[in-house]
Amino acid sequence: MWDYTPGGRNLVGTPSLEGSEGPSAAAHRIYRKAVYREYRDRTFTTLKPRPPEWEHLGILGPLIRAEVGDLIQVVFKNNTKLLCSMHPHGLLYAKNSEGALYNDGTSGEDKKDDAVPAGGTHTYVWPVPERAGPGPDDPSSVIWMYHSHVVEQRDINTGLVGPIIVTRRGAANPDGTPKDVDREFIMDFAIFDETESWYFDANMMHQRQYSPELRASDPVFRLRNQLYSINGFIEGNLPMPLMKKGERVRWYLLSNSNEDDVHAAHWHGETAMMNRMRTDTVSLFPMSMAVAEMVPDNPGTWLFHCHVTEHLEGGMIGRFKVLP
Ligand SMILES: [Cu+2]
Repeated sequence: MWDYTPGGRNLVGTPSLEGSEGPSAAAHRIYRKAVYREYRDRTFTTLKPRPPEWEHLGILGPLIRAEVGDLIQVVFKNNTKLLCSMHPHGLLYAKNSEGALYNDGTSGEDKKDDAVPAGGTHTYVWPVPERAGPGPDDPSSVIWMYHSHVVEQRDINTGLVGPIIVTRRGAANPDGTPKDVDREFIMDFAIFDETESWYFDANMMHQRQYSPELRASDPVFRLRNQLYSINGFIEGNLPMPLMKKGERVRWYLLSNSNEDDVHAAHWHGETAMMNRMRTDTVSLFPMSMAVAEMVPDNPGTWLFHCHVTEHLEGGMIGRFKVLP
């Protein structure tokens, strides 16, 4: 059960948020979802705790890191009752590790990655050649996504999405972090359309909302079940990214794949560099992956939000904190 509002509603305190007034103001927004989680080993008995610096990843799956030249292997076990897979962007994959179901002329062993059945296991093998790493004008690391790709839009709206960071050859510390940054943050401007989730019916039953008049085709009803989140958090519930003045901060910005997933990621208080240009707002189209670099010079608690009006009103807003 995923709570989009673990700390409560409208923690940011902006005046006009939908849900900040009226009878539902106190209600948490909770839905059953499926998420990728990391275990200690392939026995899948003990979950690996998420380090504190990555708490802000929220609903996103475990961070996969590599340096150019590495080989990534993921042992994936499907603990859901759905068919699901892992499909990576950017990395190299053969037909037995693409994780997408379609008529691609393959059969047998090359099909087993497409849709892993409930309780099944598959090992995905993803080499990381030069073309999966930073280009000449990129910073020392780039961001990719992975997600389930059985029924792509349903799988992502159900919650099956996660990040990959690839660092240039020789540019990573032993723990995989890029040598030339002090802090990294990953922010997925993620609209979850719960009417497109595999668990939509179960969620409606749970919320006692299901009746013949309330259908996914009803635009008002549908809008009420679209969660305008950052990493699965709305209305200021995003764990606050923390940094110090003068640090080299790398922001990896992502967005999900719904039709209205066009975002304007905006920082208050600071500016950033992207594509060798200065900005304080980064445009994101569906399934965008962008990297922006910031050296904060202005201590304070600052808004970080989507500047698309409907998204802002829908709760796509968080804060970050710059210490002196
Ligand atoms: Cu937006």
